[in-house]
Amino acid sequence: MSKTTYRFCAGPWNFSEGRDPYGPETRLPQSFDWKLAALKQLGFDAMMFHDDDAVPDIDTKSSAQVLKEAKALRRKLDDAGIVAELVAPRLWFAPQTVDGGFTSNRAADRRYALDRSKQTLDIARVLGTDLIVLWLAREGTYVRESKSGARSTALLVEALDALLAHDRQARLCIEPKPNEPMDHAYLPTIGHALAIAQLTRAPQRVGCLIESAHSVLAGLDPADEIDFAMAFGKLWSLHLNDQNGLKYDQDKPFGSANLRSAFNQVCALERNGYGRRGEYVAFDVHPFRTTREEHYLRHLDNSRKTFLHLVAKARSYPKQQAAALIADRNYQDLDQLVIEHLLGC
Ligand code: XLS
Ligand code: MG
Repeated sequence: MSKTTYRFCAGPWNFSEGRDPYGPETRLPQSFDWKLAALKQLGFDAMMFHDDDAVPDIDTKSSAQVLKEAKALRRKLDDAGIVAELVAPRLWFAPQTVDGGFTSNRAADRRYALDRSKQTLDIARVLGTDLIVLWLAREGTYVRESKSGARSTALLVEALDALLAHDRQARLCIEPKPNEPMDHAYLPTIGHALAIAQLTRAPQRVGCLIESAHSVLAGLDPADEIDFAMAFGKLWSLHLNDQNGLKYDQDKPFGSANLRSAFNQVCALERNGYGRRGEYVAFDVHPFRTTREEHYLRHLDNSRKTFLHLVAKARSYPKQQAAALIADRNYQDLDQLVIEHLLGC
């Protein structure tokens, strides 16, 4: 089989300015045009968007105005030679989403979430992509007794069905994350995402996006999540990054915390042929707070470099030696084989 040539993607939010809950920005913001040119210069092929990355201040604009601005963005992307990979409704910022979007206890707020997500589908169509990502940020609870899990599941299915009906070509990717901002989120893992797909009117159009850090936060191995999703043909997008254990969401450069896990993720992508049906490798990474403006792009460039180095490592892995050790159940030396391969010994 010929080797996959990977294509890369990042979002405008991946050029964050360093704000955290304990302090303000440490870098000046860059304009959208600057980010677009930077991605192109780095050799990236695509950009991913939140609805309000595509159309800023989206809630203050009419539908006609939103679509007009989406068209202007499409022209800008075409001119730059950058593709829109996907669009995601930002359902966690507006006052209407304080208690969640689709699972909010207030009907008016649920309607807001649905209308906003339908509009995201319209924006995606203008931008030339059929892919929508649902990171269900606030679909969960701080106080478990405040919502019924059974009702929330039904509400999520209802929302997915409404979106599938709104655009009959669109594909919905659920991006699971077990916590943060919520104490407990509904749909915390890929298993949940793929299971709820089966309850919808068009299961074949509901898939998933795996983010490495989110799998780690769920106590899972991202490589296993990749293998599992790809066994269903449902891994339609990917947010590679890294996460140092069970902490706040770190969005570290790919391979930064656990190189061996990053290697295993790349091996899983390789063995399942990720990228062969046009899927992109996106890096949902952020610069460290200490990073200076002149190094604004390093985390993206470094993640891509690490990814490509690991692709080379996956392809040069001594498979026969490994197979012999596995046949002999000598996992002790298999472990060392992997370590020495990664160390280049
Ligand atoms: C946050 C998510 C977010 C999504 C897109 O944790 O990773 O960045 O990828 O809404
Ligand atoms: Mg993400």
